[in-house]
Amino acid sequence: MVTVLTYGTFDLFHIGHVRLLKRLSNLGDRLVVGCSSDEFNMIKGKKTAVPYEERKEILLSCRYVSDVFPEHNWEQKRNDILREQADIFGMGDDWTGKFDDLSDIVEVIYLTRTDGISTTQLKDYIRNP
Ligand code: C2G
Repeated sequence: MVTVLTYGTFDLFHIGHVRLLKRLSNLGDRLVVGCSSDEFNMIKGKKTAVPYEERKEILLSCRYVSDVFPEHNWEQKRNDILREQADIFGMGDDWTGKFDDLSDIVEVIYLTRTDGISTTQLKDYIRNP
């Protein structure tokens, strides 16, 4: 059983999120997502349009996602990796290098982001179509 782990806010769920989760899920048997809580997003400087419980429900409705847990802070990843017995930790390449310190307990990979889409771009478009 190969477990893949990733994290994110996944606000206004879009094709960039889907394509990342799809590629990550293809690397193992189960994909587990640490979804940023509303409080942690404030710390990340993000004001989410969709509350955590709905972002979690949307992620669990995605065929590529096996489980979702809350991400409350920057420091919990090492414990999460051990609890989930993750084999692979993957993020989009806007995070390249940021999590290499975890490579003593998990394979750390960074996948290319999907160009032309972001939650911010969606919000801007909705404001001014
Ligand atoms: N992503 C992507 N392509 C996009 C947009 C996002 O591949 N066009 C990826 C990001 O690289 C990230 C994931 O989708 O790996 C989730 O993106 P966000 O919801 O923006 O999450 P982020 O703010 O990067 O949170 O502790 C880690 C943080 O919680 C990551």
